Amino acid sequence: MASFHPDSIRNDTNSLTLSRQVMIGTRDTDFVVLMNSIACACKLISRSVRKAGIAGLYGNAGSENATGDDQKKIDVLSDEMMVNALKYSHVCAVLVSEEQDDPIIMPESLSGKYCVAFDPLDGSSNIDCNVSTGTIFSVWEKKSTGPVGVVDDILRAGNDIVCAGYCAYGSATELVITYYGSGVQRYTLDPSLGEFILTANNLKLPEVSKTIYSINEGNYTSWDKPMRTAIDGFRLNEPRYTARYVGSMVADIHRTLLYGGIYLYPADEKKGNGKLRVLYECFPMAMIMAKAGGTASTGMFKGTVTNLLDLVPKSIHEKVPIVIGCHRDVDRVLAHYNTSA
Ligand code: P6P
Repeated sequence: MASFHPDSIRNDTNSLTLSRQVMIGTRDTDFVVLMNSIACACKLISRSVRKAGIAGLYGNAGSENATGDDQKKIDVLSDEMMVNALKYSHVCAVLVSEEQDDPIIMPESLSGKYCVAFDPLDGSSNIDCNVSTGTIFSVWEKKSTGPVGVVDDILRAGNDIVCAGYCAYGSATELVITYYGSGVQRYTLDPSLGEFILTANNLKLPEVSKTIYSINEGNYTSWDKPMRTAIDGFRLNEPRYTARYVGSMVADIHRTLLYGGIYLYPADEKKGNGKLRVLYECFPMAMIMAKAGGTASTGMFKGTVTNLLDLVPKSIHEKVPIVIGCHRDVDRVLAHYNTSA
């Protein structure tokens, strides 16, 4: 039959939506419900981010979160959107949010098989100046056998994650996820449709990563010597690397995933465990980067250099240093610790 679809709607006759792709990939309706709930919350957060100026959402809420960050008004709003979407999905047992001091244990009437840790709006300090932000999440399957979940259902190794993802609120709203046996999938929100449409399946780091390093060099003097030497190498040795640092983890990791290079938030004299949280910042990014052919390490942490996904956190807001990106650059940094050892 002659094709009569004008290009503008050709793709709409067979859209590769998030629900369709996740169903194809898992045949698990509970998981499809979970992903649709997270996607719905991300669309609500995206809309709030883009209307923040009009809706009076700039500025602080006047409170602090569990790790001492000033909560922005939009942090609190984004947290409510994520909590309610997941709570009333009826497929979650335990929720951990950067914005909540304690884990949220679902009542038996609402409890399901997933445990979700999330940062509802990472990088929110950048909202007032219109710099990219994002939502980050990791998902485990409940292990305990009781009628409701327990905190140990989410204090698990990164390797046990069944789904990791982030939603980037940049020039476009993009969802990047990996789940069960899937590769890394990239979706772009079509605001006219309200659907996330698949734009890349089985995303991999470039064959030859761009020479980009991403770190807050304002902390240079408080890093240990091997870290200072490693970063000097990127800046001073040939080939000279380009420095790129947005100061919003989702933006810096998204660029590293697509262009290659390395992102680091190491420990320093003032922040012995680094700044970024294990469950809902480092683990999901490490899982995505590993599935895309990269790697993530703690760097030298508590006397050893550890693959980040091997960690088992002891508390829900635990922090860890992170060295993440292409093998070429991560290995180059870690070699300085082997030498120093
Ligand atoms: P610094 C944002 O507050 C955040 O948690 C990450 O998104 C970001 O990568 C990091 O902190 C930036 O921290 O100390 O460089 O401002």
